[in-house]
Amino acid sequence: MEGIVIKARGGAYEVQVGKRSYTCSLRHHLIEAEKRRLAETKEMPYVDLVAVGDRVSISTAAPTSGTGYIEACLPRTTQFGRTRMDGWRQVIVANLEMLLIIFAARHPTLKLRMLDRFLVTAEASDVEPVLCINKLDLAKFENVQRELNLYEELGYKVVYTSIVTGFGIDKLREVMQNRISAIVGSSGVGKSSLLNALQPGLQLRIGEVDARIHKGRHTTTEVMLLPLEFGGFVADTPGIRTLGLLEIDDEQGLDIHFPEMHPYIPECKFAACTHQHEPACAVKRAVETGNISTLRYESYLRISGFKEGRYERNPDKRRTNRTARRR
Ligand SMILES: Nc1nc2c(ncn2[C@@H]2O[C@H](COP(=O)(O)OP(=O)(O)O)[C@@H](O)[C@H]2O)c(=O)[nH]1
Ligand SMILES: [Mg+2]
Ligand SMILES: [Zn+2]
Repeated sequence: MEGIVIKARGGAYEVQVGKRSYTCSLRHHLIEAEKRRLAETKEMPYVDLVAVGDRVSISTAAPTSGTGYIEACLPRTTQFGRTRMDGWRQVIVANLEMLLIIFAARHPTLKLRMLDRFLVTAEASDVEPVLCINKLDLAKFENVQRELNLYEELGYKVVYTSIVTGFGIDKLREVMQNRISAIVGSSGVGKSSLLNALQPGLQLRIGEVDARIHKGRHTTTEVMLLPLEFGGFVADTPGIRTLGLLEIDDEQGLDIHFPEMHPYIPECKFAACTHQHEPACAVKRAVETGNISTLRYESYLRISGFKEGRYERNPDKRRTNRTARRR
């Protein structure tokens, strides 16, 4: 049988197969095979061999037993996670397809700088970001749309919603249907209300945990996938905001995660241009001529600063990575 891991804890995996779920453990041969692979490739190990979101094939002693073994783990399409300080790779959610970034049109105010950070995080993990602007009833549609115009022009999907009027809820359901998504957004933007509108009773620990227990800590609490009645899963990731931008690869560069910079990057004089202080920088020129938004460029600078001045590159590696890159 083939299923999807919706929960992982201390070597026990809950695997959803259709409407049923099975508590499974890993077959030892999987662990041995991974050890051999690591010895051959010299890659850094994974914290967990199987993660929430992984598609696995399982066997059960008896179909009615509710327990079984994970026999194989299918290749991942995406890995949303981070590299730990010790170099081990930690996958928070495997096969994540969408990062739903929620903001309120008002109360709290739209924070577009924070949006840029979430977008970079999604781009870096190859996960599609979708923006959801909630509380549309508190603002004028035209005004909100004008603010988001830049992002729509960049090709990002924007969904406008209101819990009060019910506007956009169907659209949001449509966007989430049959996909694995994760939700991010500050406290008070309406995450809980939206989920409850999508499917009554649907509750995430996100936000609540962020606000109180997790303040300033870097622990990632247990991730779970919640099955959606209309198809798909939403990841309940209480610690997701602490992930920040840890998963961005320095060698690949930050610029690659700003789609509007793509056409200009090859035009820069220096292959390893950081678009900050270098002469003959095509990106800076594009900012001056208005082809790249100043606000977005400022976000780029802020995010590179956020990476604690360690933002340097190896030009050789960069060239090879460039060609291997998707999109
Ligand atoms: N006017 C308005 N208020 C909303 C909307 N969605 C949520 N709220 C209110 O905003 C507050 C925060 O919502 P909540 O779902 O708890 O936000 P969370 O912290 O992101 O989970 C609550 O008082 C909600 O009733 C909306 O679309 N319009
Ligand atoms: Mg909430
Ligand atoms: Zn440049």
